[in-house]
Amino acid sequence: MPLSEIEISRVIIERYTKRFLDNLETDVAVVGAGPSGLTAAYTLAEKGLKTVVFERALKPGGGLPGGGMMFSEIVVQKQAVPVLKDLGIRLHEQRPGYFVADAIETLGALLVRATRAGVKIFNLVTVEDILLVENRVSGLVLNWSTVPMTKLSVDPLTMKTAAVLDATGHPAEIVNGLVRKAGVKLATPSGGFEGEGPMWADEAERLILEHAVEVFPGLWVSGMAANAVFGGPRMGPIFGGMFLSGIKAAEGIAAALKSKISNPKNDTRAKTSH
Ligand code: 48F
Repeated sequence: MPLSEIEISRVIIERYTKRFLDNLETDVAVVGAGPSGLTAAYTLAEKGLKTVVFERALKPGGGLPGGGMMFSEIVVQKQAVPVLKDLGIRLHEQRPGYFVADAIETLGALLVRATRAGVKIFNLVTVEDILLVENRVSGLVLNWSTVPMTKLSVDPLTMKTAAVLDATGHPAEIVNGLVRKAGVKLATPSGGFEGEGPMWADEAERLILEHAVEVFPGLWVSGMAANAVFGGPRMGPIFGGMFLSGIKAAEGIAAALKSKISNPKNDTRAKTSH
């Protein structure tokens, strides 16, 4: 039977539309497929929570494949070594305490782990706003990434979720938007958005774990977004804190949503939603 161009189109549209419909209501929505968002996503899915990732770019990975100044290697400290080993990533202790991994291998391993755990990553989708109902973040407002680029006024669509993780990196776009639009108080010492500080790798890696928490009802932060919200420093191409803060945020979300995990119906959702 010759291949039909129309059948190729039909199966893509059918499959994608089904996946989109299946993910319009989830337990957790992660914004950003960088290292912290992907780590959080597979951790959540493996705990039995239905998890979706929205990523603005064509290719997932955020700052990970760029390594440091486009040298595509990343450094992790000892504390994060078990996470990378668990992902099957090869590490080289280049100097005592400085473990180096191939940034591309790391990204590949994260993507395989997340997608196989049942996470659906919607690339080319930008989160342009949040759904705020009765003082709780309850969903996300989505548009194709191409729409803002063309400056066409095309209205977005909305999805519903029990928890949102802002893993958008340095700009912390979701928390920033919430503060700008709704003027809410955050769980920071001042109640405001503190903004990222200058480089200090050691301190940044320590603080990022403290900062990977729920900053507003229904809204958690991880990765560089966590340090941006709380005023922590940046750290450059050392990535241990990205993975570890993703896991910490996922554990916080899982604890908050534990009623959904213990519900036997939900236990299989991450696997069947694919
Ligand atoms: O920036 P990014 O890699 O965030 P991260 O996980 O990791 C930071 C490191 O890469 C590096 C660093 C390490 O020391 O400092 O910078 O904290 O990934 C963030 C992802 O979020 C996407 C963006 O395209 C990127 O892939 N993103 C940002 N805003 C939105 C978004 C949005 N509004 N909607 C959808 N995706």
